[in-house]
Amino acid sequence: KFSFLIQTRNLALKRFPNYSILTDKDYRKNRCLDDVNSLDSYNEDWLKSCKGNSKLVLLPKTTLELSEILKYCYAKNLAICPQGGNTGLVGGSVPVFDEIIISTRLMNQIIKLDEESSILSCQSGCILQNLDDYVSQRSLIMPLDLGAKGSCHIGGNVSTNAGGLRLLRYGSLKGNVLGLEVVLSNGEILNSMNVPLRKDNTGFDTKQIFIGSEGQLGFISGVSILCPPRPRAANLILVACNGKSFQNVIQIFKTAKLELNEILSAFEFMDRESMRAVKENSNLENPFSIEVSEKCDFYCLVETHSSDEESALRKIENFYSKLSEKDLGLDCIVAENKTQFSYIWSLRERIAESLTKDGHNYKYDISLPLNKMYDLVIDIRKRFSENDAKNYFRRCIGYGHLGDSNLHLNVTSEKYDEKIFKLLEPFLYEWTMKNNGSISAEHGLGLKKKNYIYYSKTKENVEYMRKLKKLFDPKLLLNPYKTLPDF
Ligand code: FAD
Ligand code: S2G
Ligand code: ZN
Repeated sequence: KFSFLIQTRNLALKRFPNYSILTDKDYRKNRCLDDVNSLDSYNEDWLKSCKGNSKLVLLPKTTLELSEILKYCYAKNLAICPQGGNTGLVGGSVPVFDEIIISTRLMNQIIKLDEESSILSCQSGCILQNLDDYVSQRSLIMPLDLGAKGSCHIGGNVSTNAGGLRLLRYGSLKGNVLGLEVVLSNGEILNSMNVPLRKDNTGFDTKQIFIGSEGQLGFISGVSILCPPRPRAANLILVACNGKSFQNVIQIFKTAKLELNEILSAFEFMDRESMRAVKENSNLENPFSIEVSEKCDFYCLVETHSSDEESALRKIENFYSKLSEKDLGLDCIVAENKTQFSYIWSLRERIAESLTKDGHNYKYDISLPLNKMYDLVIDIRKRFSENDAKNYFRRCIGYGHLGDSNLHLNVTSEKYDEKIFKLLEPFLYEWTMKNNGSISAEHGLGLKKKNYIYYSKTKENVEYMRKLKKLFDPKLLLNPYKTLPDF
């Protein structure tokens, strides 16, 4: 296996004499991992639900190194698994068998920030949080934010077309990504990053095909992304919703859109069970009084980004008085400082992590029409009690990005339980299809959801996806066994 590395290195030396070539020992230590313990964290996904058996992790630092590696793998028919921060939730980021893992961990350099156009160009292994810190010094903000920001890589975000907490305000990566550098399975480099412009309508927009392609069509080595101006005033309101019906939550969202309008930057909801999960598993106290929390079935997090604190606070006051007029809110907390701001966000952002402490997570990331969003949670709970399942599941919770009509339904049990799985699938997917939803709103399909694609995509669409896969990856070496259904 090392001959390959030495060959790559020698090849690199010959082809690119100014390479900073490590000695074999260094090379081995820094750029390829093959001892079992360091491989474990690369072979297992964040949820500890999928584990591959790769014997080799490669850590290229540059596009050229990555291209050499892919060229070699192509010539030798070696399958590879592209890996960013390994925070994916559908089993796409770890090998199924012993595919070679190629990690972007060392491809973490910022290339340029054009302050005129606010376009950031960077390598694909930059961690999202680091990029946000970097652009914030220039009064800019990354157009996406997710609970995994401390570990996920921008290349992984683009490969999964990650949505997250700010999509409502800043839109999807399909609009914010202005250029990509992609290394194809044969090592060819496809670059649309050279002159990142807001507008460039010359021919087909090839970069779009890679956004959300989950490592199936090419290996993203560089990203150019538009960074909006950082708001001078960010405010966060936690609303304890009145009443039992989810319709009230939707009414609160409609009121927020009306009253906060252009300053609304995020609208998330979490149910009572989600609040209980973060309390029990992560010790995050419900900030409302007992008598409010006892009556409250739903909470909304409403964030605003604006240029002027005073007018924002006026709008927020107006928003809350409208809620009281309509009797929609039991109580509300407006974060008064950074600590409260991040505490309230942590109630929402740490649900996923809290749920892992229950044991096994059955995770569903569903798009649904707003007025159907929570009916699925109610129906699943009903299905459990009709099948007398209440004593073998721990939690059935609903939360998510209400602003994007994206529900995260999670069921947990101490251990994986076939009975629970059979109550959930395919019922949940059929329910979603019947109600015109998507079975994967933002997390992608990976290994876990690939065979459910027909609940949301027609046969013809999937056939053309296969044609694209054959065009870009004719030997089917990129991230095999995932995203597209088995034949
Ligand atoms: P990885 O997990 O390493 O990989 C993800 C997929 O992309 C894999 O198929 C992998 O093969 C491929 N890939 C990775 N890098 C490249 C590359 N450079 N080129 C080609 N293919 C590549 N997701 C959301 O959309 N919204 C959320 O709000 C959200 N919240 C989360 C909260 C928590 C606590 C956690 C753990 C996850 C959350 N996620 C969310 C899921 C996950 O963080 C995202 O999918 C993220 O974009 C994955 O980035 P990553 O760098 O970790 O990619
Ligand atoms: C989020 C994380 C995954 C989940 O927190 O928005 O995308 O379903 C989710 O817990
Ligand atoms: Zn999410």
